[in-house]
Amino acid sequence: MKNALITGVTGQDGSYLAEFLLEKGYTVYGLRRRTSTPNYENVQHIKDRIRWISGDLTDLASLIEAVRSADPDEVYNLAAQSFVASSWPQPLATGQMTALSVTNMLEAVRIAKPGARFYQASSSEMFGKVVETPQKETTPFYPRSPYGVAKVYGHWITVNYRESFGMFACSGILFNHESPRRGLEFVTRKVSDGVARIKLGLANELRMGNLDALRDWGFAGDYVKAMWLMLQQDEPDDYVIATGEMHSVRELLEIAFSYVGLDYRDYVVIDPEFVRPAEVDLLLGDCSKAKEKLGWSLDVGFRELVHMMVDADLKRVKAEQNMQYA
Ligand code: NDP
Ligand code: GDR
Repeated sequence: MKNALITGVTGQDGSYLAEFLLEKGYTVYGLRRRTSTPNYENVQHIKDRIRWISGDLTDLASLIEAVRSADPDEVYNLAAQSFVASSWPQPLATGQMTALSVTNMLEAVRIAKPGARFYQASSSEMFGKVVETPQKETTPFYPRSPYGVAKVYGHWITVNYRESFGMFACSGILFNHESPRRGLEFVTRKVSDGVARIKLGLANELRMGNLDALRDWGFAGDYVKAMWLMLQQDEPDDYVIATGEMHSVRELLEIAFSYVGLDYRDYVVIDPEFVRPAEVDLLLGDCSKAKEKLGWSLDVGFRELVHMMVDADLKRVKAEQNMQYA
């Protein structure tokens, strides 16, 4: 049986990946940082099956110790400051957690378990400004945020450790992927939560930024399978993972509001607070390489994903309401 170490296991992707690997019979070790309030919402149902290791991305000693004690066959480096909008007010923290920390993890693996296979969570945000559409592994990077810049560093340092030290290191260039476990500030979840609150009479507006942005949105549960597949190949490589379909934020709003019988135009207010200093106008991925070499495919389409998220938030908000009045 294999051991896997996941950083960022309390996040959206980490929780789906942990479930997936447990299902496959892996012993799953999860790195968790110290927080003042416990943060197990996404992994509550599998919390007792994960072997927890305390550590922080920015603390190399803790990462070396984590790799030593997990003795992993596979390391999935998912932890990061992952919210693009926060990377402008916190550019240095983002640089530490999203860029330099990748070197910390690679060093920890190189020192403590050089034979372990390594997955780096790279991002379509690295493509940024449109240079080529659709975007694939060979498309040049032009990041548009401190987050995107940090991810470019993380990507290249992963490639560099593969080429310098012969490590089995892969970089997955994943386009946006969402789920009911998405953080509340990301646009899909902000919309599904907003729709639920408006439908249940707890809010009467939803304040949004740029409705014209176009994204290639998939389901997180489908995307973690691609991470695993990358580490099962004979050779390490980099892969784009995407749906190959693009939708606007406006379309997202239309689908989510109309699902509960509402018109988004009656509730959405444009608020400059949510407009970014520099925007990525369009992301559309070409994942032919992953389809062909990994045999990867997706199960959940965009409309189904939005409906799944609205259903989950309606259920959650209702349950919160009931608890309040109980
Ligand atoms: P989340 O924001 O949901 O999760 C981030 C995780 O990183 C959390 O578990 C968080 O812990 C952990 N973390 C943050 N800082 C530290 C630190 N200093 N030390 C230890 N752990 C830390 O992200 P996602 O699950 O959505 O994304 C996973 C990865 O994939 C990220 O690297 C993201 O940038 C990247 N990515 C995501 C895409 C997406 O669409 N979701 C697309 C492409 C790339 P805590 O719970 O304590 O905050
Ligand atoms: P993104 O995701 O920046 O693509 O990064 P996010 O959901 O935050 O934004 C998507 C697009 O929606 C527009 N938008 C808004 N976004 C938010 N959050 N809130 C709003 O009110 C709003 N109004 C419009 C944004 O301007 C943007 O164009 C995600 C993260 O998961 C990264 O970690 C990951 O690397 C990339 O996806 C791929």
